[in-house]
Amino acid sequence: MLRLVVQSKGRLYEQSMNMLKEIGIDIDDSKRKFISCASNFPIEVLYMRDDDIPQIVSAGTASLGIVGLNEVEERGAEGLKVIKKLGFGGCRISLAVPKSADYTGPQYFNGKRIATSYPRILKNYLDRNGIDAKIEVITGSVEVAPAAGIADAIFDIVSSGGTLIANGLKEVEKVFQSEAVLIGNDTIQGEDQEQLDEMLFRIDSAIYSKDKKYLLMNIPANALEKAAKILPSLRSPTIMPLSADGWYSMHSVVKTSEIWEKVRKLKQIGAEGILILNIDKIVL
Ligand code: PRT
Ligand code: ZN
Repeated sequence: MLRLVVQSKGRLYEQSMNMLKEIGIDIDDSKRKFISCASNFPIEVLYMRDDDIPQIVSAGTASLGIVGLNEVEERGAEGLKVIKKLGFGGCRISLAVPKSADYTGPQYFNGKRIATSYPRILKNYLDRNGIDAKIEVITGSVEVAPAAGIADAIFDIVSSGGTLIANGLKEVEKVFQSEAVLIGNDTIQGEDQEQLDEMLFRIDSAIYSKDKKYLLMNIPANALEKAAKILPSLRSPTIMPLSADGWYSMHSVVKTSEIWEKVRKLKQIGAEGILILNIDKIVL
């Protein structure tokens, strides 16, 4: 049976469990101990600190894991594959300096002390850029290191940037882009591989559907051609005649970010009765 390790608490826990729910895997972790079992899919879920997840999967204690790409890159365990980017938990690891610093470029870091919880990713960056800096490894609250006099700069996770601003720092180099990923080891085969393929098929649908809406409207016959250009769909928009002469009903799937721009254009060419509907899943 497949065994998936997820973060036991923290930023990725909830979204990892939500993703399982989204793909129709029910896990009752209300009485959670160390392992929960899905009621409707052959998979067990194990809960660990995110720092340990790459190692647990690499050692074969679990065959799959959900963890930030940053942890995979930093821990770099053997035999690990990144199977799929999951589209949540997005962040970056950046270099930041006090906001008053006169930053001119990466060579600024020569001879400086940089505090981080990601020494391996930082060292790679410094080596690639021929920078000779001292890495101070700190496991928590890296952002206070410059004010505490422990370091001249930090290399830490940034999402909104609010933490940097609150600590009088500015982001100067975005070094590593991360998001939650599904990782696996090379022991998966046979029935487990079939179950994994089924999961991946469902994940693809869930990711694809997430930022899409269903748009339907009434269109006069003379505007159909223009409307079809505004609304490229999975194949082509669905068009059906209405009982009112010269009018058609047109349906299409549209990216959420493009909805309002398309609605404006469609109204301009005469569309009426426009409905925007949520989509549960699109099966690709
Ligand atoms: O207990 P455990 O070891 O499992 O958890 P943890 O405390 O090590 O990790 P956790 O739960 O904080 O984060 C888990 C993963 O979420 C990380 O490895 C990243 O892949 C991802 N992630 C996404 C983030 C953030 N966004 C994030 N903003 N991880 C941490 N942060 C922190 C960051 O360290 C900094 O303190 O949030 C702060 C910056 O946020 P902004 O929005 O102010 O820029
Ligand atoms: Zn951690």
